[in-house]
Amino acid sequence: MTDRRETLNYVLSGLMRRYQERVPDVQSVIDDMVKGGLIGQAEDIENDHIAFRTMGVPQLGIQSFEKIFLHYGYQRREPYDFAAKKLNAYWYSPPDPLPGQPNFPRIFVSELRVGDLSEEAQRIITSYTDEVPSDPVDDLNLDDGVQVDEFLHRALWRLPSWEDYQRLQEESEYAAWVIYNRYYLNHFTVSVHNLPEGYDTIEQFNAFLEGHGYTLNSSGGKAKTSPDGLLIQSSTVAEMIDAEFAGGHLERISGSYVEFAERRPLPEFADLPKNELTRDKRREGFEAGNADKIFESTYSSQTAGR
Ligand code: OOG
Ligand code: NI
Repeated sequence: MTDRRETLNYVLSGLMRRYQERVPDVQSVIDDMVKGGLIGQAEDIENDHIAFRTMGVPQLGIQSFEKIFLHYGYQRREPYDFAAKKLNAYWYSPPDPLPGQPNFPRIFVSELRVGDLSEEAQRIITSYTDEVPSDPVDDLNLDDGVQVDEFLHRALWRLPSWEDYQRLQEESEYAAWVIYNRYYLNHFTVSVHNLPEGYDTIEQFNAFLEGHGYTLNSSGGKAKTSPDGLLIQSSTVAEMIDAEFAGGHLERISGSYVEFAERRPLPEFADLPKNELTRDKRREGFEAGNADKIFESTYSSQTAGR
């Protein structure tokens, strides 16, 4: 029997491939990092985590989506509650890496509390999600990477109408994003703390990015810092994609974005040399206050600045 982590590798590379095609910023950040001598090649980047968004209706949402990655050895960790945005989330810690291979990324999965929206928004959303009669993950053979890859990139419901998209966007930017973008990778995250000195803090890396012309999410400040000061994150403003709506109607809407994370050493390891600071010696997990602002990377309030 093949190791489930081999299948995980296949699924993750399929996600990254589609993501790179849809988000030109990904390749261009990598190219700028290589040209600037921060890394030798793309594979030198440590992917801190990836993130997905889901619709919180009974047959979908986190409970459905997480089954895929739990099968591959991920473990569910702390929950997060975003009251104003009406979102729930969890993060998941990865299985051990395969021998000789880099760490797998952490995963962050959120869901919209659809039942907390207005009746009208609920009616719009369920008119789409009702096309999925039962939990679709239960019908997958999760050991078949090709099947899972295809599932993550296929339409779960009909192409949305532009009217529905706009109506949802007025009430929940997140809802509009998911109704169109579904399970496409929402972002991957460059770990900056292992980069060469001069680029290994978010403050320095943000300066590098802005020097190369990238627009950063400014909600709550460009660097988002956890109360313990140990997790610092920033992100680009989402790339606009050409989207075809029902009836062939074309619009430009928010696609995905790129995130950057600095995890500082835990206090007891603060004096260790950098090459001894393995993942377990640095700040783990996520931070609700940071995440709340990072969600806005796809919001019109931020994309207007691109
Ligand atoms: C996820 C936002 C939160 C983090 O690292 O805290 C996040 C999203 O935009 O779906 O990525
Ligand atoms: Ni993130």
